[in-house]
Amino acid sequence: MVPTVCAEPYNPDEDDDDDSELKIVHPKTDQQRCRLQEACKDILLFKTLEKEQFSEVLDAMFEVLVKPNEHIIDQGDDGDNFYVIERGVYDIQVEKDGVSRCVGKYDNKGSFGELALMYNTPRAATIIAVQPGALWALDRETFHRLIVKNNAKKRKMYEAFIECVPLLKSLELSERMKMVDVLGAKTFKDGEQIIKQGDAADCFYIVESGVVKIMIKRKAKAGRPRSEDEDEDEEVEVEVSRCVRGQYFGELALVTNKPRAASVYAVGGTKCLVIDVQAFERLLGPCKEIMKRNIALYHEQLVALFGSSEDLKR
Ligand code: 1OR
Ligand code: 1OR
Repeated sequence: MVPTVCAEPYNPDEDDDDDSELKIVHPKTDQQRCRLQEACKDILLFKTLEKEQFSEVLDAMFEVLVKPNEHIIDQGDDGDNFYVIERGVYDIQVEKDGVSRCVGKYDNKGSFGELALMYNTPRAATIIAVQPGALWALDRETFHRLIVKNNAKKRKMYEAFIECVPLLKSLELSERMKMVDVLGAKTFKDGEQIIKQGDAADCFYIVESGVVKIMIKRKAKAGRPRSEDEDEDEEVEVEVSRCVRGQYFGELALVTNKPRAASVYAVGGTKCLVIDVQAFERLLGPCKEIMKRNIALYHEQLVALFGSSEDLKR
């Protein structure tokens, strides 16, 4: 089947809410439904869907088992499905000027294959299974009917906010809107942990409402006298900074390829926009210089706070 390619920009206002469109349902066992729900619970593209739309997405998804070295997507092809990873490791390869490079990997979580379906473009990368794996696929038509339609709403909802995030000023409007297309929104309760120091990192955050506090673990003995019964290796968490609406966090581990350097907690109810590491790499390149300048300031602030930046090194 040759997929049809539509060059018209999508306009939600011209699209009737046509419930008579055929809903695709792939029947699943209870066990399959459970595994699918688990695989989809952190997928950012699904985070802004209404409950009913999300349920339709789950109905339409079907399981795909893959073998090592299998190409799930080939760069340049037309888009057929969007994929959510249940398990397996997948290399991301991008060919440029005849040279193919591995630019990243998915390790037992995440999703891929949304770009060709969202923008009617050829596949932008090749995705290859490194080990036997399991994926959940969503067909192009259902993706369009539910996800692309929802994206039009997302753009309306987040455009004004994204326009006033200082970090993103150096991006073109169209690039900021592409960010909105792939971002997810997460809410956190007072005191809830958003990032844990030492964890591996796979996403980046912008505060949309509320406040977060950044806490660093350091040895209790450093910088203050220790009582005799205190454990020598006891660690205490110290607040070092806060972020409010329009500010970002979680960039450090992505820029340095290291574990999370601090823990982050919600102060009161907080809502954050979340971007995965692949979208961060793909879209936030032009903002990296600003982030790096601010990261250099962390070290100065650390010295001002504790008299040494040694504790930051993990
Ligand atoms: P797609 O439908 O174009 C290939 O099919 C998929 O690979 C693509 O959607 C994304 O979901 C995923 N650039 C483009 N696509 C990427 C990238 C990527 N990473 C994953 N995909 N870059 C790598 C970022 C780490 C930028 C490379 C220059
Ligand atoms: P991350 O990916 O390492 C924790 O996850 C995030 O906390 C980190 O990215 C930054 O976005 C944010 N040192 C380390 N991380 C900080 C700091 C910081 N401030 C904010 N983050 N400072 C040095 C403190 C000892 C800043 C001091 C004001």
